[in-house]
Amino acid sequence: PATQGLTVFLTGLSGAGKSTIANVLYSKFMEMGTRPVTLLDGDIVRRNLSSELNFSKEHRDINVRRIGFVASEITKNRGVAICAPIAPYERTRSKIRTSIEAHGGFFEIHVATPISVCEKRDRKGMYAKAKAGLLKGFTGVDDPYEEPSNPELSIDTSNLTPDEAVQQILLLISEKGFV
Ligand code: GGZ
Repeated sequence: PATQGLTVFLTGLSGAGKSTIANVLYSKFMEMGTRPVTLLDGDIVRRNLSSELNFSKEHRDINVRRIGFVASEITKNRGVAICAPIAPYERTRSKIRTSIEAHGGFFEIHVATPISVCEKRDRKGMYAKAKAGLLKGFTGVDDPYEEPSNPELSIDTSNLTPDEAVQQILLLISEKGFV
């Protein structure tokens, strides 16, 4: 494992804290300087790699599979891929797991912050819009989120700092011999 690449795949609701954790984790791996690190955040991928896609089930699956493909290439080349999409469908996540585990480590991290907390944060006002019916098909409001059945780790950020969340992830990765 020490020489293999790995993917850290953060999945969870909008506002759960995926991007914050992903960014802190990215800095930590950069500081270590042992392998090239790539951050595939939901927003950035949507803007650059999936700009033609909407939020239907079909398009979410295409989006998440693209992220999985890029992550598998990075993993194959012994890098670190940090992904942070909602990725609401279990079957899609599971296929990505299979394709990445063929080349290196796969760490599925469920950022399991309760929706009540995500709604309260509502940094972009999207939950309010969704609840008012102004934004249709919003994950957790009127669109599904299938909870991971076997994640490597589940993190509720309600009572954790981003640094504490990242420490838990790094501990797990080091226990498995990847850092
Ligand atoms: C969920 C949506 C939606 C709908 C726009 N449902 O908090 P954000 O803004 O920055 O994170 C959300 C992001 C989700 O994109 P992903 O590519 O991660 O989703 S998926 O994995 O399902 O493909 C949110 C914004 O896009 N957003 N409309 N209807 N989130």
